Amino acid sequence: MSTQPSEVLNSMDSFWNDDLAKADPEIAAAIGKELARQQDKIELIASENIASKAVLEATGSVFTNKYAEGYPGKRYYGGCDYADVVETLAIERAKELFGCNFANVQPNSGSQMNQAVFLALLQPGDTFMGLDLNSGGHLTHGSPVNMSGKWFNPVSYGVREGDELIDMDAVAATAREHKPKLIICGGTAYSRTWDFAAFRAIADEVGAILLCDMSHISGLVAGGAHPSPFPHCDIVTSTTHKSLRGPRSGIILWNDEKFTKPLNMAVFPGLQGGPLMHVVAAKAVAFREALTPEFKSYSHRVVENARALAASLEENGLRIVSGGTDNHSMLVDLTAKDVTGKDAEKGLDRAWLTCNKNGIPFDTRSPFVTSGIRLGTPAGTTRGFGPAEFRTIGKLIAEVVDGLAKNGAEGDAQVEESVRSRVAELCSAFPVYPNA
Ligand code: DSN
Repeated sequence: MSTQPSEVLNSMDSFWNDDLAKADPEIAAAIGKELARQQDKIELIASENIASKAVLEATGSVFTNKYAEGYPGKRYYGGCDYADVVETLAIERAKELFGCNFANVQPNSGSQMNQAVFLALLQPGDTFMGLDLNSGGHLTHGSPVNMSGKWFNPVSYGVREGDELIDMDAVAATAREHKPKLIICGGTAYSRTWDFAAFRAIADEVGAILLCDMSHISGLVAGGAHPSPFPHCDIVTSTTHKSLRGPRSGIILWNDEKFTKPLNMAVFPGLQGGPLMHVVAAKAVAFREALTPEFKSYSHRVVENARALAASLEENGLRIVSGGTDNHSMLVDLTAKDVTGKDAEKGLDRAWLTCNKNGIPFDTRSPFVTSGIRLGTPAGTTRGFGPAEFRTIGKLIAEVVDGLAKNGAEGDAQVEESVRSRVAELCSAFPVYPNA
């Protein structure tokens, strides 16, 4: 037998041979239908995107088979040579992309990356501050049903009733009153620019560590379309699959070496075992993509498109929370139309426009019903839509909502059919995977 290494496969294309279709036709069929759904409908969920085929290929790679507990150069398993290559590349690229000194690329998800920060820096019962869920904050920033709210002591800040912007004076007053150990900025449904310097000043005044969860805007930060949380924030977390357009996962970034040991120890062995090395490889691919001039241009187009969509919705009679957007997303207030977010989500889905119902600030309806919808432009921008397409989409959304306002939850079937056909035209002109 030869003792030479096997010939290296240069591409996974030669590796697959319809194996899934033969081995498991049911799952293969569902995946095929999901691809068709993504192609045929317009994705407006602000936290979703369309990862490149290179990212998908890395995610589906043979690194699925590999255990690599530990960190590059210090593993608990043999055979980690190439795992070290991909993780080191992912770390170096993340640092270059966001201009910081340290990165942990192992968190499996957004909630785990934030849990790791809590585990590293807080004790159970410690007080921290985050944006209220009702003002666009995230579950892991202190919701009573999440570990952050059950095991720690959250105090929240919110948006002002008048202009629906974060009230920095109130943030400062709350911080002075409660002396949190940690302050979190960043959210899931806040469409305005974050003033990281103002958060830094407040954190310094009360002696708090400042964490930014930039999950929603990290692609914009990478491309220079939103100010960076560095150097103001001590620690920055981000999912990698939203505006950053990578695989589903999380990362933690920081500058001061004093956080290195606690954060790395919190991710492994504190919370996780073997990292998902196939996903780490895919993160490295996404970071390389995000370092290109094309991605920079993409991130600016995402914002330009969001402004076009918001303007079109307003021109067509829908109110945008806070009067507009500075980023990739917006909340649409349906109160004046007496349409619930739940009915709008369903009606728009019937018309092949995918979004999610979302509470608006000071919403009187439950989170299962809501008075609003959240819309975002990262996925549509990836498939090539520009301001003209997003203006059309705003008009189509308003038509469906007006049908719901007129007829109740069942909407206007004729309008929805007409919108579906215009969505189909847009989608066939802008394929999600042009060469698929
Ligand atoms: N579920 C994500 C979002 O949609 O914003 C946050 O975790």
